[in-house]
Amino acid sequence: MFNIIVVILQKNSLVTVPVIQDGDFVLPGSHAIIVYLVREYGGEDNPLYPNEPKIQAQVNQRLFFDSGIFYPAFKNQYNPYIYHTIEKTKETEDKMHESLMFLENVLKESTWTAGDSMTVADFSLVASISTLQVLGVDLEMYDFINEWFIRCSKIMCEYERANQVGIDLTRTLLKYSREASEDLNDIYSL
Ligand SMILES: N[C@@H](CCC(=O)N[C@@H](CS)C(=O)NCC(=O)O)C(=O)O
Repeated sequence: MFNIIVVILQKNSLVTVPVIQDGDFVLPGSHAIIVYLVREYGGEDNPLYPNEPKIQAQVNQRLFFDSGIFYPAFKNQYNPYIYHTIEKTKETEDKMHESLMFLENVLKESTWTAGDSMTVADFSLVASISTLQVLGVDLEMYDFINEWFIRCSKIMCEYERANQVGIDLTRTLLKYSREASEDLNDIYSL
């Protein structure tokens, strides 16, 4: 545990999680990490991150979408809510739904987010989408996202352990942080 904290704070200039250490090599950033793991340990031409330039470019596009568009939209909307119990705004909510609509349109055209087979882009995006569910975002209107989400949770190896356990923990943490902030509000309003 101590070692993990040392890696996060001392060797990782971004000071964010996730971060991995593979020998002397330290790498933060979930998107870079999954690509590295497949390239380093996944064999010659792993379908999770295919060599074919056009398919690989599509996988990259979805990863950059997750990292550069979806995650900032999610963070703007939810970090104030999670950490400071500041209520969500319509403007930031609309931005998030704009990016969900992009994903919905992608999934109208293909079974997986970057074509007809599962890739690292699906692993990345399913982590983002499942977190939204915990936060109570209404995903009802996104038929294709919902179907894909169920497919991911059934087909992805170790989905339960790798994602669901953390999701359930987040749900519990959120519940307690909301209750604690309500208690504080009560105390301050006395
Ligand atoms: N795009 C990065 C985002 C990493 C990120 O923002 N991680 C958050 C936790 S979910 C964090 O470490 N925050 C600490 C901070 O920003 O100080 C990734 O996917 O790895």
